[in-house]
Amino acid sequence: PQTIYLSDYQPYPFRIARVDLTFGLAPRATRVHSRIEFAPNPARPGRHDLFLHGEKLRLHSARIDGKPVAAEAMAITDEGLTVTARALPDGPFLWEAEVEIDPEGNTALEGLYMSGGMYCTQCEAEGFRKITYYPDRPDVMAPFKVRIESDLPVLLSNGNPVAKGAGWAEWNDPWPKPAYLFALVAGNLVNLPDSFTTRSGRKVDLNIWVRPGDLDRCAFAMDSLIRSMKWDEDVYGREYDLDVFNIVAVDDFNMGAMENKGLNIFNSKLVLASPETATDLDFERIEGVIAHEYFHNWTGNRITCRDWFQLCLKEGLTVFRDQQFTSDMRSGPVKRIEDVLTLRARQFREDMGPLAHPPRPDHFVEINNFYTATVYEKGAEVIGMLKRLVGDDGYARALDLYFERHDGEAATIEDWLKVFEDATGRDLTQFRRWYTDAGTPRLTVAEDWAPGAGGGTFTLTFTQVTPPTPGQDIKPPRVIPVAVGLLNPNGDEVVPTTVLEMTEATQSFAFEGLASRPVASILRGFSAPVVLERAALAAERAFLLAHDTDPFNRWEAGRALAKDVLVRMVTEDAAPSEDYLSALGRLLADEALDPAFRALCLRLPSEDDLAQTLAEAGRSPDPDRIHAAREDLARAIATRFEGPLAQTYEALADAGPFSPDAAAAGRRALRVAALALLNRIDGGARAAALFERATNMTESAAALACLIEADRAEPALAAFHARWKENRLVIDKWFMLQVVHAAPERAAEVAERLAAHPDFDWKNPNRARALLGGLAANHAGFHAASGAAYRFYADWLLRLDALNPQIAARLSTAFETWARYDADRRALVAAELERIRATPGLSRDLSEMTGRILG
Ligand code: HT7
Ligand code: ZN
Repeated sequence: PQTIYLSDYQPYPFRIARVDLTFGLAPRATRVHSRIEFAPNPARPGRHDLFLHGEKLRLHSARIDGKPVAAEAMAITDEGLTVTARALPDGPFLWEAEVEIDPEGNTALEGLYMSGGMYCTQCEAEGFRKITYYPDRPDVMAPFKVRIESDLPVLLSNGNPVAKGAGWAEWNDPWPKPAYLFALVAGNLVNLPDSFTTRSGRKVDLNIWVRPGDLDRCAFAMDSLIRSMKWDEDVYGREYDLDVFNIVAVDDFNMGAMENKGLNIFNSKLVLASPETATDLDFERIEGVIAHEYFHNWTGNRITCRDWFQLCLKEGLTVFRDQQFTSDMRSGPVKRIEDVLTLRARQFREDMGPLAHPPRPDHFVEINNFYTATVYEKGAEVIGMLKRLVGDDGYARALDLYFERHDGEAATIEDWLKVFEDATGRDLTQFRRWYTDAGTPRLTVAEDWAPGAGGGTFTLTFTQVTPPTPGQDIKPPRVIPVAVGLLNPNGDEVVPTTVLEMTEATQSFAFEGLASRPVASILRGFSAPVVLERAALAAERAFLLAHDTDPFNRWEAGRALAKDVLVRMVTEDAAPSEDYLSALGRLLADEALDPAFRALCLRLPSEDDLAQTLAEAGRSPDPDRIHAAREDLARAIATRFEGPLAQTYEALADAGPFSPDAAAAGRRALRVAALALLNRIDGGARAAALFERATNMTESAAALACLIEADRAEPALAAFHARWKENRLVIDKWFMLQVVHAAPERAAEVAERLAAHPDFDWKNPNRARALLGGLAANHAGFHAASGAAYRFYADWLLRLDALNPQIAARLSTAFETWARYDADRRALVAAELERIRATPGLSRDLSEMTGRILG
């Protein structure tokens, strides 16, 4: 397959003044008629062939200015259609084509496809070319008019409704957009209506469209949408710009959601929620993703990307904005901790392995493989650093300038950095490396204390090193904002948070005039996405856990302690340290602390995280030992603090009506964290009782997980299935929980049994992800020495690839860490990856991924 390079970018030779599409919907033979007004693009002078992308299309007719295009003037390949320049008029011309497509046969869920009897589209990144011939690239923007002909009752597309009658509807989107933002939905749907009046007084009709029967689970999503619209006005000054905003929930969907202009399409798991069916995490995700897709209206749609290499321009910024939103809606510190946990679990893991790439890559084979944690989450971190460096006012000025300067354009990372330079006067040449260089910098710190008559001097010396990543051996130093605060030995803050700007490979910062040697709180708020290596004593970490005024670093100190303990338990058979246990006990008893924060402190580092830590220290991680150590520590905590944990668990029993708000969710989080620990010593007794009584899914699912771990879940699993068998989203949880919490030695066998269950519909991405993603998340189970899980997983990747390459390729990242493990496991994984790679007819998606993972 062909590699595409950023350096090859050239503007498209034509512009498009407008697009008219007519769809005659039929499951196996949908007719798409297109009228496209082309004109030469002055940015590409000279005469050029007309190339239109097109895949899996049956062309019925093609005309230019009303005349059929001669067969000898046109060439069609698997990738598209070319009309020779000789057959094109000198100036503007009208292209008309009629093609036929097969939505029902479209199992890849890209382009126009069917899900449970409804028609639905997914065009990002390159799906529009499966709908009709078109320059399917984000820098070609045009207004679209769409007519849909079908007997289905609800017919939706982008923009504003124009007119409708029996069997047809017309839509007009006045805002020029790239084809990846095109959407069409047709089906037997019902809606939850509402409205929002923008700050300039425009009334916008809002609708959430779902299948009949799902309407009672849309209220939270609607509320989240209204809060997002208001927040974007208040915080970024961004108003909505159409008369309607529609959201549709779809059961078969490759990712989370899609920001199509005026017609967002969502995976139903990110819309539908009720206390009985959705966990608190589901509610939080729904709120965040509804906001994310809505925020794209400005950061992605009004200002889009020039090419797919610039993906983080819209995704990093929009993730950053949705993180700010959630932080404002809920608890800022808790949100920051959750975001860093995700970043480390997904992006650091990616950055340290064979799939490492910069937030702005410079080549790819299949763009779908670059919707990654690096593009999204690191892209957001980079913006957080930019804001820290230029300050809140500088950031606000830069964003205003960005919207003013680039509205209606397809922009680049260079454009983005330039608005910051122009708005703040800062030179961002060095900062740009965060976009172009892969890898996570490792920051080591040395401390020096020099007492003096007029006060002592405390010096921090930092050294940054970024390990090589595929294709990038040399890593020049980056600018790193390091937020630091200093505490007195009595816990008072003597130097409040100060952002040190590190620009050299090694650099010292001195704090003078201090009465006594302080304790440093470094990288407050996780001010940069780096690995901080600090040889702190356990006592110092315990001190920070007790006294740090920065909540992130307070949590971080506890986590570092837990990690040190676990690593020593794995490598030296050590017992859990007293420093850690007593610090944890104090925290558990501190009722003044936010329950959500205490819940996070009780969560032990994951097995994958420990494996990564051991690998970085040059040791080959043993998944069984890691699993055993983590279990031992959890049991030790439960034994030591049985009384306080039980008291916490009882005291937090849900009283009164359910609320999904952050405070109530935090109490439930702490309650189920206590339950999970107690489960190690009560044999599942509390979980069994809770399972019977639970009135919300957070507690139901937590109880079920505990029962599975206690190996007494059979009746509960049967009851759960019987109760929820009609609810696909809840049954996804039923699949997932059984695999994630299976005893490691049985995980592959459990997955195999579940794959044979009549409810295992592997064509549904959520179901496939529940089972396979669940198996990959069971660290010791996935890496069982027999290789059974590797084999099972590879078999399913191959089956899925034939149907839905995007899903298969994403799931293949379970193997990205294979080089960490011992020679036997490495050989087993390599054999599976080679087997996949050698399979004839493999998709471009999976073949690129296996090739990169193998290295
Ligand atoms: N911009 C979207 C990314 C996307 C996608 C969504 C659904 C299905 C396939 C997709 N390919 C790319 C979603 C977002 O980041 O907001
Ligand atoms: Zn997005």
